[in-house]
Amino acid sequence: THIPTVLAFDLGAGSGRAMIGELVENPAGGRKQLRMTEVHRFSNTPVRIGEHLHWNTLGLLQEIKTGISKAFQLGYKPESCAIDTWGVDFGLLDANGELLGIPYHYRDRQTEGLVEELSDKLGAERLFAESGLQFMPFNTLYQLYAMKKANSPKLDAAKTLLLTPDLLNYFLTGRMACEFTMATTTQLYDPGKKAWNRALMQELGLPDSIFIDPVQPGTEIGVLTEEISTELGVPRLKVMAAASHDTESAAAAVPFSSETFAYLVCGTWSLLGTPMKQPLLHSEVLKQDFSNEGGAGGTFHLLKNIMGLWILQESKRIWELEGQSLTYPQLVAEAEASEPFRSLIDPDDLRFMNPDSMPEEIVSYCRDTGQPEPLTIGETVRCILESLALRYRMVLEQAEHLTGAAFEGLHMVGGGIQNELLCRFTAGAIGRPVWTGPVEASAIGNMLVQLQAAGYLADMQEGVELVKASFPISTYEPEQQAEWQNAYARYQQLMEVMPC
Ligand code: ADP
Ligand code: LRH
Repeated sequence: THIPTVLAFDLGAGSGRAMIGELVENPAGGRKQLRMTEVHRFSNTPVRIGEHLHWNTLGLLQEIKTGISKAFQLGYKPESCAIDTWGVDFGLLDANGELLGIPYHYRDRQTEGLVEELSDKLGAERLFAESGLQFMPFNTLYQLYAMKKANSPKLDAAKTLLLTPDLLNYFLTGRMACEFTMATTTQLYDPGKKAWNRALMQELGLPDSIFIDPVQPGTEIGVLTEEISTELGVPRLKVMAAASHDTESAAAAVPFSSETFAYLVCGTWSLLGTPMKQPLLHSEVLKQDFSNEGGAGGTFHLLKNIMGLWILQESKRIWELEGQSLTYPQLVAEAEASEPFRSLIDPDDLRFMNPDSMPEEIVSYCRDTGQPEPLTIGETVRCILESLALRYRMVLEQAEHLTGAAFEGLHMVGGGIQNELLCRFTAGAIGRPVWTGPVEASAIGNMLVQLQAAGYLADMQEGVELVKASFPISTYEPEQQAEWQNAYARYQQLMEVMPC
């Protein structure tokens, strides 16, 4: 029998994977299941050149090609493939369609100070009303403005801007397209007008002709170029647009069961959000610094970027450089054995965006706020995880305030849910259940869009039912409520002393 099969590439800031998804009969009868098989996994390591931090874009393309080869070598016959990646970053193409320079990494420091500069110049209210986006220093708007201020010749030579998934799709197919969910991460797309904000671009002296009109997730971009299909010895595979922003792919795979729900996409970043029919653009949303990002199936998502497990990832890297190589389960065990609630940080303090040494930055934050300094790896990890959980509570309550919704609990998806201590802490901090799963939500959401486009799913809701029938969900009930309440009061005080 015919097994509908698709190939998903999910590229996160830390690693990328190629996953095969097959729509198979449920041996127990009933609804079909999605069977997922990892065919390739690779690390995604930024490259520093001089003052700048870049993505290894060509290396990533190479890994995607390897993923395609491996899928076919293993005997799979995917009908299509699609790519999702982190938001905001882009490549510029010249008039011959060639890549200009090496795409910058969103943690490059070129945009420091530009949020304030552009808010002063244009007015924060206007910027928010026209973009609906949280003012994150790495948004495409600030990156392009930094290039403009640096008189970058690349900007003058650019004919087309392609956001990362669109750029990789172009390399695979030779076709240029702009996918909608990625467009909404730029701060240059007006969700109210459903169009690029060309007036703003012109006002800032940014070339508005380099932006292509967006297409919706599920659009066919093209097929593998003849060169690539010959190089890899594979058929000319169809390349689709997923909900190409990884956060939105993940959001599409949240196994919700009540109409109103909140989710946390927990990876390098933590994105806490809730789906909506329309963007929410009133001034409270600006004040609370939330984003409206476009999602799959015509949705918008009210969400906030929280610094996330990046803080742990970076600390781990530094400890490794210092000769202390611990795995994540070992780090978590050290944290569990350490004193609770010893010191807290505000994960969203911008000092944690890209410090030279994350553990030292945590120590200096604790010193600046009159708290005991974490002295061991365990104490540092505990501080990070408890602080993240408390931050999640604050942001969850802000989301309730903005939407008027009451959330029964929180759905967590993504690689971070393998950190069971963080899930337990989160349930404790929010005082409500946490439901976790699936881990590979972005890859799954990517597959659902492909399966729907091919006609195997009626709509995205049917995709959610497929997720529920295919992947287990774990529940964490809140514990130690008195301790968490106390800790939250301390966290709130900290936010008053050091507002973010
Ligand atoms: P992204 O796609 O944003 O790069 P992932 O969804 O892959 O991120 O999640 C990566 C994070 O998951 C890591 O930063 C790490 O904190 C966490 N993680 C990965 N594996 C484990 C594990 N075995 N135990 C605990 N945490 C883990
Ligand atoms: C998470 C993410 C997030 C963006 C950030 C740049 O991977 O896509 O939604 O804001 O990367």
